[in-house]
Order: sequence, then structure tokens, then C-alpha cells
Amino acid sequence: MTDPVSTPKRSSAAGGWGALKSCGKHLLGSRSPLSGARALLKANQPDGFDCPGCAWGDPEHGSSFEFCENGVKAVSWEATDKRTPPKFFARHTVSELRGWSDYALEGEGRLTHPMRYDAASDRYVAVSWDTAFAEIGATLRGLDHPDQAEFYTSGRASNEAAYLYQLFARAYGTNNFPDCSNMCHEASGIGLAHAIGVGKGTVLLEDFEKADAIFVVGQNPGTNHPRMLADLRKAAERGAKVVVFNPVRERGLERFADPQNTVEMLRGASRPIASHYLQPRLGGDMAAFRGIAKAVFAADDAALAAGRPSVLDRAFLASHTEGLAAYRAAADATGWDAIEDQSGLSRAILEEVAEIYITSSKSIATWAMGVTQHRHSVATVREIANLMFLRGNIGRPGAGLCPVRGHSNVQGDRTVGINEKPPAAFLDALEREFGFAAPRRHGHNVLAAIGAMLDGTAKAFIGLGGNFARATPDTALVAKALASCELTVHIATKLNHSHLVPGRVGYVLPCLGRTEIDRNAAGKTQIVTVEDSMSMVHGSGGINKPASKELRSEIAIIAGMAAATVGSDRIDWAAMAEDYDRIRDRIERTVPGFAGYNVRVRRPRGFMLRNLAAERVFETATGRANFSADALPAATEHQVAAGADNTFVLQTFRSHDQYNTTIYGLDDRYRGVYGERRVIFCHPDDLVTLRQSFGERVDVVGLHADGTSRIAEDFRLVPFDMPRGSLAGYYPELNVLVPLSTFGAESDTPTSKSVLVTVCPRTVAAAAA
Ligand SMILES: Nc1nc2c(c(=O)[nH]1)N[C@H]1C(S)=C(S)[C@@H](COP(=O)(O)OP(=O)(O)OC[C@H]3O[C@@H](n4cnc5c(=O)[nH]c(N)nc54)[C@H](O)[C@@H]3O)O[C@H]1N2
Ligand SMILES: Nc1nc2c(c(=O)[nH]1)N[C@H]1C(S)=C(S)[C@@H](COP(=O)(O)OP(=O)(O)OC[C@H]3O[C@@H](n4cnc5c(=O)[nH]c(N)nc54)[C@H](O)[C@@H]3O)O[C@H]1N2
Ligand SMILES: [Mo]
Repeated sequence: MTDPVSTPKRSSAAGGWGALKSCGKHLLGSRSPLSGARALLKANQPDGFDCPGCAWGDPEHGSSFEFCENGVKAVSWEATDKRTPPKFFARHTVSELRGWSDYALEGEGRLTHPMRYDAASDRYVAVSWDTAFAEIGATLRGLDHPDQAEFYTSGRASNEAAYLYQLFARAYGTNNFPDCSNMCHEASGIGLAHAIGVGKGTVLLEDFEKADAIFVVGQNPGTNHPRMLADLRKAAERGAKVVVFNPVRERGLERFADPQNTVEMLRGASRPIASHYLQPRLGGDMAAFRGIAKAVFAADDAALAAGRPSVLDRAFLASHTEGLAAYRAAADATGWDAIEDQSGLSRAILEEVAEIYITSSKSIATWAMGVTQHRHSVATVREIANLMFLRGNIGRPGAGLCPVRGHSNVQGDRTVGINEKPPAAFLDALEREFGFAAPRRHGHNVLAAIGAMLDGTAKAFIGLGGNFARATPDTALVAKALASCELTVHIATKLNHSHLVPGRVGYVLPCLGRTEIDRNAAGKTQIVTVEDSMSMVHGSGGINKPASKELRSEIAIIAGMAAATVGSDRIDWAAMAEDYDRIRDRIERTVPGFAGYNVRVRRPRGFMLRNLAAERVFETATGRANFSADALPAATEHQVAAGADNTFVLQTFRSHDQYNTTIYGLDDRYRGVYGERRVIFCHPDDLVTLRQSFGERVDVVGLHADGTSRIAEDFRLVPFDMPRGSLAGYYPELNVLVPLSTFGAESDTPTSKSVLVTVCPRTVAAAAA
């Protein structure tokens, strides 16, 4: 007999005392309670630094300290007083460190010295900055062609660092810019560019104060954008409807206790957030939104037949959009059976949501990785936009589209030129400004870069932050790709697995973090700037003493490599590194929207990059907002899995104690998991069957038939409120199952939220391996 299945004990509401307690623990655990706490008081303040946690906007930017548990973790993780000095590397070979967990590696603390890999001893050994720059420059210059180098960016880099980085790579001669955004919101950027002419959202924070309905699709803000919860909660309190689409019942979207509200904290009270919680099947959102649109069209037909006013915004549709008729035809052609089967949601509930949409005068749709990491993500983003267009929910107060970004400056990095397909106008501007011939060939994104390293056409990998080897699919193949390079360079704050697969020449270069004071040679402190999800650009200046005297800013490191690679005749790299105002002047002259950059960024809230779509000016090919009329996918992975025995679709998501590949702790409090990460969530009925067949711990085996076998070993099954036939577990441990061979149409984003798998008993998979 197996135990009766009960869902695990979860904390009763998101936020609240659990969050405060957890903060204390993380501050103490970081062994830096004082500088950590001091740093926190300066997070997202006008004279402080931008929180390295997430990209949610900051309200008054300065009126009150915005409390955020996961912001605390991000800040204290960086402000730790633990160090990973050269003597650490002397004690451990790289092969040995490869056996450590991500958690253990970063747990050693901040990197302190530039390190070079020594193959003979299999150890990293300290070197001088000059030696590092000279060898990196010589190796890059020695390649047959600049396109043999890949310049990766993780979205934490400031505007100034990112701009200098793209300038370096382009002056060297390539547009190879694989970017974390390729694995993240790429589908939002592409889908929105087609739909509204700009790959960014159209709402401001204040719009959340005005909306009557907010659709929150495929995201878990309780963990990943905690400050967003406060805005959702205020909206819910005003009576706005918050309609959630998430296969998994996430605690943070159900109830939230605001740690800033003293009365609420003392009473132990919490507030409901979601008025409606819909649990679509994985990849079922496009079908769900198509169903809602169908119901809106039906309501409109009925209104017109009865002589009532149209429920659509006819004036907006006529003057500002293109393709309504084709979209209507596509909606008519999509049957309810297909919609119900693919979404897993009933027609009745979708009609109810349509009614909410129709009765709301202002609606916002927000989304994140649950939407963007499927094959049909671009089509899904466009379907969300379609629905919003129907009632003119764009470009007016309280209404609009809001992709909620991941890394704190991933949006800004794209704005200032981290783009493997740069617009010609930007390259023209660079050429005018700097007087070199910018490369015109489009470059590599993440998947193309991995392919090029694997087949030997790429020979150098430079990483501006991030953890490429662990964030990407097919972990073993990517490790092989990196290790086969002539040159690997990682600019980083802490040690991670990407550093442990060095190329023939391998460097790890330690940099200042955002919380640290950045002084130039003359002793003047420097600020950098970032852009949040609402296109607000503001300054960020660190306040902590640097973790080591040897650290340099990302900007100084890029300038050092650039000078050693392309020389300083045309571009005075050192001068820009000496005074970041000079970089901002260059950005102002080459990127639209930055007029008066150095003045405006020193104002308390910074400034907003004008987003024309938010003013109903659509810079698309048609000059209008474009409907799309895509058919639903023939079958989602969920539908494929449903037709076969012991076949599931797996999504990989984040626990409450992690920041991407950085693991802060082993708990996932809101989901009731403590002290472990090797868990697979499944529906309680699926759990009963699986447990009877295989026992408590299982292996998970990939089913994408592309010639690569994939096994994730030794996971504990945990019952959870989610659809049957789907599984969920943590990234990056499960990236061994995510195939390089499946990716989003147009976006090339790995399908991290729909991986076909089967479950095996521990022994069978181990024997097969
Ligand atoms: N503390 C913390 N903050 C972070 C991060 C972090 O790791 N830790 N990461 C940052 C980054 S880079 C990013 S991109 C964001 C990520 O923010 P999220 O997108 O919230 O990240 P995930 O944990 O991947 O959560 C995806 C959510 O989508 C749901 N989901 C999965 N598949 C589907 C689907 O098919 N349909 C629907 N409707 N829902 C689905 C999952 O159940 C889960 O709740 O957060 C940023 N902020
Ligand atoms: N299976 C699966 N895979 C995914 C995802 C998923 O949901 N599922 N999500 C994807 C998403 S949304 C993203 S954005 C990517 C993230 O991919 P990345 O951005 O590559 O990964 P991170 O884990 O954010 O990078 C962490 C490392 O950054 C370095 N670092 C931290 N702070 C700084 C700094 O200030 N400067 C510098 N130079 N380095 C710093 C540290 O060394 C740390 O080890 O992963 C993607 N991969
Ligand atoms: Mo992301």
C-alpha cells in the first residue's frame, strides 16, 4: 500500500512573516548582516543602486524602501564577505570542482583575482590584468575571422557596459551576440515588434492603479517579481479583477500579506489576489486566448443583433489596426473542441473571462516564461495582443501589454545594441560616430552560437556575466562546446560551472557588482544606468566597499580587452572607462531616445524612453497595430503526451530560493518543499500511479527523438495542484532534459516549458545509462 497522497504543507500566504524570517536568515547566512542591511536601505533609492533582483519598475523611486524578500537575497548574496581567492583555486582542481553543485560553488563567495587556467595542473592560477588582456587580445586577433568569436551577455550588465561591449565586438568585426534574452523574452520582443512595432511593453506602473482587469499569464510573481504582487494586491483591493492563467496553483498568486503593512502583519492577515485562477495545460494559452476572443466576437454579434452598442472598440479598430477580418475568420475557424482540448479549460470558464474582459473598460495583460518558452510562443504573444486590440486596450491609461522582464537590465541591453540582428540605422550611427566599418552580416543567437562551437566554426567565447553552460539546454553538449574553444573568458562575480569548462586559453575575470562603489583613477565615483520593464531609465551607484582591491568594473574590463584587441586609434577605450558620462554621450548620439542622457539620468526617477506604441503610433510595416491570424498548433507537447503511455510534458521553473542558476538555498517555501531541489511535481493521481509502479524516487528520461539520450537521475515525486499529464521541476538541474533540437518558431528560444519525458524507476535508467 502506498501512503495516501496529500499536497505538501505550504505557507498560508505569500509575503508576510515567512518572508521577513527568510530575509533575516539570508542576511545572516551571507555573513554580511551589516553591509547587507545597509545596502538594502539603498536598493532602488535615488542615490542608491538598482536592485539586481528583477526588472519590475520602482514606484516613486525614493519615497519608501520597497521591501522585497528576493531582493534581499539578491543583494546579500552579492554583499557577502565570503571570498574565493587564489588559494582556494590552489586547493581544488577544476576537475574536482566540476563535481560540486551550483549552490556550493557560488557559496564560496566573491571572486577576488583575475585567474588563468593552467592545463598542466588543472587549476586556475592568478595572473595580472595586463597579462590577461594581452593574451585575450592576441588570441582574438589570431582567429581566422571575427565571426569565430561569440560575445554572450547576461541581462544584468548596465547600459554602459553593454554598449561598450557591443562596440568592442563590432569594432573587432562581428555581430555574434548570443544573449540570455534568447532563452527568455525573445518571443515577446519578436511578437510585439510584428504586432505593435516595438518589442517592449506599453504600460507604466501607474496603469496598474487604473486597470479594471489584469490578466497574469504564465508567470510566478510571488517568487520572481515580488514587488509586482504589491501592485496586483492594490488592484485587487480596489476591486479590479485579477485573472491568472497558470497550470500550477502558485501560492503568491492566491494570497499575499504585505510585509510593509504593519497592521496586516500584526493581525496575520493576507489578501486574495486572483479573482479567477485558470489552470491551462502547458502550452495551452494560445488556445485559451483564442477561446476568449471567440466569446468576445459572439457577444459582439449578439449585441449588434439586439441593437445594442458593439462590445468592440470599433473606432480604434478602424483607425489603428490591420487584419481584423482575417483574425475574425481564424477565430471562427477554430472550433471549441480544439480550444478545450488544447487549453484544458472549459468553454464556460473562457466565456466567463470574456465577460470580465467585455465589462472592463481598461485591461492589462502581463506575461513571462510560461508564455515564452514553447514552440508557438511568438504566436501566443500575438494572440494575447489580438485580444487586447479588440477593445482598444493599448495606448491609453490603465490598459496595455506588459511582458514582465527577467534580468534587471535585459531590456536596456537590447536598447543599447546587444542584438545579433542589428537594425541598419544603428550600424550607420555607429559608423558615423566612431569611424569604423561595422559588420553587416547578422550574427549568432544562443542556439546558433552553441551550434557553431560544436561544429568548430566558433573558437572563442566571451561571457559578460551569466552562466552559459548551465542556463542553456543539453548541459553535456554545451560543456563540450565551451571546452573545445581556443579561448574562453568569463567576466563574473562568483564562480560557476561555465568557468569549469575552460578552452585552451581560459580566463575568469572578477568584476565589481552593482552594490559596490565604483571609483575611477581620480577617485570620482561613477554611476551606471539601467532600464526597467516599464522603459524607465535610471541611475545606479553602489555603496559597499569592493569585495577585493583587484576587482575592476565590467566597463574597465571590456575597455581593457578592447584596447588589447582592436587598439585605441579610433576609439579611446580608456577615456570612456575613466568617465562613464563619456559613454552616455556616445549612447545619446547613436541610440534614439537618450537626448540629455547625463542630465536626465540624475533626476530622481530617471526618465522614460518614449514608446510610440504606448501613444498609439505603430511603427510596423503597415503603420498600424497588426492582428495575427495564426492557426493553433496542430498539437502541443501536452496533447502528444496525452496520447501515449507513461509520457508526460515537463516544465522547468524556478524555486523560491534561486536566481536563475544561482541557488540561494534549498527551500521552495510557497510550494512546501524544504531542504531539497531534486523534486518533480505532478498531479496527485499521476503520483499514485507512478509511485505504485516505480517507488518514491525516479529518473526522468527525455523522449525527443533527435539522437541524443537524456536522463535526469534521482528525483522525488511531490504531489501538486496541477493538470494531469504534466510535470514540473527546477531549472538548472533539469536542463539535461531540455533539447537543443526544439525551439520556438521565429524566437529560437529553447522549449523549457514543454519537454517530452517519461518516468523510470531508479535502477532501470541507471542500468541503461
Ligand atoms: N527571485 C528570482 N527572481 C527572478 C528570477 C529568479 O530566478 N529568481 N529570474 C528572473 C528572470 S531572468 C526571469 S525571465 C523571470 C522569470 O519569471 P517567471 O516567468 O515567473 O519564471 P518561472 O519560474 O520560469 O515561472 C514560470 C511560471 O509559468 C508557469 N507556466 C509554465 N508553463 C506554462 C504554460 O504553458 N502556461 C501558463 N499559463 N503558465 C505556465 C509556471 O507554472 C510558473 O508559475 O524572473 C526574474 N526574477
Ligand atoms: N530549463 C530552463 N532553462 C532556462 C530558463 C528556464 O526557465 N528553464 N530560463 C532562461 C532565462 S529566462 C534566462 S534569463 C537565462 C539566464 O541565464 P544567465 O543570465 O546566463 O544566468 P544567471 O544564472 O543569471 O547567471 C549567474 C552568474 O552571473 C554572474 N554574475 C552575477 N552578478 C553579476 C554581475 O553583476 N556582473 C557579472 N559580470 N556577472 C555577474 C555570477 O557569476 C553568476 O554565477 O537562463 C535560461 N535558462
Ligand atoms: Mo530571463
